[in-house]
Amino acid sequence: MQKKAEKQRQSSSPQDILKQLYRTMLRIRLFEEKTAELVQKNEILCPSHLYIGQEAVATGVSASLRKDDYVFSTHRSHGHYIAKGGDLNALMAELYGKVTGCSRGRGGSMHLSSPEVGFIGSSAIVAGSIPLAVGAALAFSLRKQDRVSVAFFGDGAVNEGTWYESMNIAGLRKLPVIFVCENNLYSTHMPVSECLADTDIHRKAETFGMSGYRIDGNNVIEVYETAKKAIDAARRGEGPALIECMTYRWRGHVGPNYDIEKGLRSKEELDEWIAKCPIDRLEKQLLQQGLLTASEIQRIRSELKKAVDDSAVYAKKSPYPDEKTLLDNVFKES
Ligand SMILES: Cc1ncc(C[n+]2csc(CCOP(=O)(O)OP(=O)(O)O)c2C)c(N)n1
Ligand SMILES: [Mg+2]
Repeated sequence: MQKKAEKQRQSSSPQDILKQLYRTMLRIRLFEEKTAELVQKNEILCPSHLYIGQEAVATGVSASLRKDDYVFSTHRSHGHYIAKGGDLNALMAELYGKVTGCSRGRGGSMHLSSPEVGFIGSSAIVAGSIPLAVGAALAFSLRKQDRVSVAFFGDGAVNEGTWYESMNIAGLRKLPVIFVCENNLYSTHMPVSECLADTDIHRKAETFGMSGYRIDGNNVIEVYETAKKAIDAARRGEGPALIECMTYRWRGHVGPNYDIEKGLRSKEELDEWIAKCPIDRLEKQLLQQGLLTASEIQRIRSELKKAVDDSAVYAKKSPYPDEKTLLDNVFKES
């Protein structure tokens, strides 16, 4: 039955969207693998929270967004930035702390920004960017614009007071904001069941008068179709939605290691989720349906790998910000 539904979903998705989803997930994966390698080599020194394993969420949601829609993100934000169309060179340069970085080398991995593509910003304060997404949606609504704002956040944000306040005002004012929870089962090293009285996060939507969905966050087609439905409805003025995407981060909370050695999660659990790799899953479908051949996949991989490798060369060659500008943009001049 499930297989039949999956087939129907596939046939309803235009081929070019499927290929685009594949390319975006792979671009994120290759960028993150390169980042892991560069952190291991002490080339990148800023703390980096890797997105490997969760690529389908950022990709599936952003595929229905327009450039003038806004995305707000978290400490684990590389994937959201890339999926919204952010420049790879500027991202890598930011991780290197270079002046050519998307935040001019002052933000690092957890404070990315690329307003020209609608990626307004990420924040390291858990749940900190959620009210900003709601504020943007309020502005869209007051100006009668058909734009949508998205707040990405982890399961750990759902025990923060600001999450409830944000959900309430969004529900009350029927704002065009989509709340996307990436439930990867852990908040740093704490299982979600030790943080939340009720771990069915999607059900909390009902309290705030909005639709709530729990979906397979490793199935990019399901993410795309659910997000599209919610985004289209928000754009028509029908109010916000909460989408809980069940997923898993392969690496540890921060950095390239796997956190298995710390005894906080098991190798079996990690292996189970690696077997549910969102990219392998779509790749198999594309091959089976004859939408891509093995050699086309190889070509896409090499092309994306080159772009990622080039971004590291660009970042390394770029200068650091001038010391004299250290206090620029820190205080507002009166
Ligand atoms: C308000 C606040 N409390 C605590 C922290 C420390 N902290 C950083 S990330 C994190 C866990 C976040 O977990 P989750 O939201 O599930 O995102 P994930 O890391 O799993 O992607 C915590 C507690 C913080 N940055 N901000
Ligand atoms: Mg989490």
